[in-house]
Amino acid sequence: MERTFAIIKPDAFAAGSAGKIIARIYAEGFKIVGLKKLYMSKVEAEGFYYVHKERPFFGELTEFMSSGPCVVIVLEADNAILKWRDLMGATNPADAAEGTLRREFGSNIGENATHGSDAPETAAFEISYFFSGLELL
Ligand code: FUP
Repeated sequence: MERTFAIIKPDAFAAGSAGKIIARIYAEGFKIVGLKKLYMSKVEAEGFYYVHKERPFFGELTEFMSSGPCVVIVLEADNAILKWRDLMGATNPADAAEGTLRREFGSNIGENATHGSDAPETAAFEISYFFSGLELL
């Protein structure tokens, strides 16, 4: 069993799509180990995405992630990291395969509905950024 970290981003939350996305999470066989709604500040978003701080889209990305509430989730499954990234689809919804979350709920490369960790080390950092051990029992 592996854990990964997911976000239902502000665009999808504002559109009322959180319930549908959570239903897909269960339908695909993930266990939800932790889940909460929060409204990130700009500074919190910058800390979360610090690996992208030199990228040209960093300002836009952190503005967007702090533009409204989101849902942060810890998922568990066999190969959870890859399995969740497959379910999300490509970063740009226009390139994402039919049936993926970003294709169905995303609007553009920035407002792309969901986030998922890309490796075990990033999953560990991202989970601990938002959840304490007590919240993951
Ligand atoms: P992903 O792992 O698919 O979430 O994609 P990246 O780690 O490459 O990018 C992280 C986030 O930055 C994306 F979800 C959306 C945003 N982004 C942009 O806004 N513009 C870009 O050109 C690339 C990424």
